[in-house]
Amino acid sequence: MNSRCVETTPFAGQKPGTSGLRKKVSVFKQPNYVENFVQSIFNALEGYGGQTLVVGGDGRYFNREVIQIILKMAAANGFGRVLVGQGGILSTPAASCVIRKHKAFGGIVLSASHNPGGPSEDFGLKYNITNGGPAPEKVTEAIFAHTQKISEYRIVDAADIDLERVHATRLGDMAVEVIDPIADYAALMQELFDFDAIRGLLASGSFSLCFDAMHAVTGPYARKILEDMLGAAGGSVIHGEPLEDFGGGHPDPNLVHAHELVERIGKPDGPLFGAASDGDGDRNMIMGRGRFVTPSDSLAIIAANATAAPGYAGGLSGIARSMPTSLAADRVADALNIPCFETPTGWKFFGNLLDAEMATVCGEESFGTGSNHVREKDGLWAVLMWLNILAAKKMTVDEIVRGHWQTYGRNYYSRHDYEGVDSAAAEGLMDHLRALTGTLEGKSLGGYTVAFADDFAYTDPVDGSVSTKQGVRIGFSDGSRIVFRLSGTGTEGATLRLYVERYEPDPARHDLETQEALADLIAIAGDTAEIRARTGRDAPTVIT
Ligand code: VG1
Ligand code: CO
Repeated sequence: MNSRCVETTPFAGQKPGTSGLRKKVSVFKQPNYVENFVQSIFNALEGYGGQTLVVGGDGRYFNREVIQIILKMAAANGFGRVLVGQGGILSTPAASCVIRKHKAFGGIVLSASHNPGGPSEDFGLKYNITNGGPAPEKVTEAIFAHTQKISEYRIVDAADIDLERVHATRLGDMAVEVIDPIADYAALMQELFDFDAIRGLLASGSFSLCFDAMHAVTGPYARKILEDMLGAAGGSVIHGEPLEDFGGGHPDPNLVHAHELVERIGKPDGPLFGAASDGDGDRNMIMGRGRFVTPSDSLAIIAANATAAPGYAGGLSGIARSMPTSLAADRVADALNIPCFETPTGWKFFGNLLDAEMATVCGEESFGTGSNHVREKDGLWAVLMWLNILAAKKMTVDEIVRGHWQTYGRNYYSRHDYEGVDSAAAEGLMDHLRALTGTLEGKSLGGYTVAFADDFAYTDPVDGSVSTKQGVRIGFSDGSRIVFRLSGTGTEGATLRLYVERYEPDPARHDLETQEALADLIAIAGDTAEIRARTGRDAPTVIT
């Protein structure tokens, strides 16, 4: 089989963000754009000759074509074997699971996650390391450096691999195995959770669930696990057919985008439990009748009740949360007498803590929860954990949430996103805030006293690597916080994220409407950051 070196020149801007390289499909479709990035990944790695690479994606538009390119380039670059999901499909947590289980050298995940898909929408590529997790910054920086000086890539001349059926074949010297994308992941879930108890709950007749797969990758996983293995009624999984454009929707599991689920659960005879997942299956939204569970609360509640699941019966070694995630998890960690780590945004920062067994459960306010079972956040895992907890406690979602607040107090929490803001204006706003941080401590803002203000920096406790400029935090003396950062996953302009939280210990005050409970702090944030003047926006684009 002929292996060729093809001359190429660098593209500007192939810099991985919070979670891999994300661009418009039209950008990825430029001749050599994919090839340059894939070769740069390989160029940044050492010692993969003869080793196994895992490849799969969320099934969005352009997935299949890019998989064929990766397979041919992996063969030309000397990988020994590639495991690729049937149909080119692997959810992000399933890819992590397969990398770990089959002791692969690493994996390439094709996804732009919660970003819309289709010819005029987004595509993405991400490299995961041997532990199954997203490459840490030192690897993504090395990849970026290679993209800036690349002069050639290697590829074999060969016919496309048939991805539609499970089988083994070869591409030159490299073995290719088209694998069932669900089997390994489903087996792992069965090890972690009490499937008998969940089956009992689902069969009880008084319980019902609705899982919104949002026409994204989790449809087949949810049907297999929830309906086939656990006996949820047929049709419990809605929008279960993965579509290349996610049915024109925005595969982001929140109250805005998962509106059909929200409507169903709002009906008097609607399901008792609702959940949704995103484009690549790593996010989750949890709802009960009359109750939306914020991701930050979900993390805290999972941590407090994880021992209900057999895989966590021995307890947790620690909890980790991203910096903007609410402090609800910290209160649980205190009560359990275990550490709570605060990391920058992005799952890659949890990998070392999980590998070192310093943390067992991790979460982000952006609808991400997971544990040491893989090295990615995991949407279905969170759903199964909730079902396991519901089965064990024999309580409703609302009762569990309220009980949790009774014990720990409530962290009112909300995120306001200003999408598509002019990039220079957004950078200017952040510079303005950074300049302010040194001057705010002890000052009063709208009646709240500033306890601290800084630009968050993180030193990894395992390898000592330092990440700076991770977001501006302003903490108040009553435990309230406002946080500002710019998104690292968008593909158009800048997205400003404002995160607001307020702690309320008094159970008599746990029933306020969230935006009302946070109104003072939202106003302080707007004034301090000069959001209106600097962005020209009167209101956020999305509130979660
Ligand atoms: C967002 C979230 C972050 C998450 C990331 C990837 O990043 O805020 O918490 O890890 O998306 O999620 P940013 O930089 O846009 O705020 V997903 O489901 O891509 O894998
Ligand atoms: Co995702």
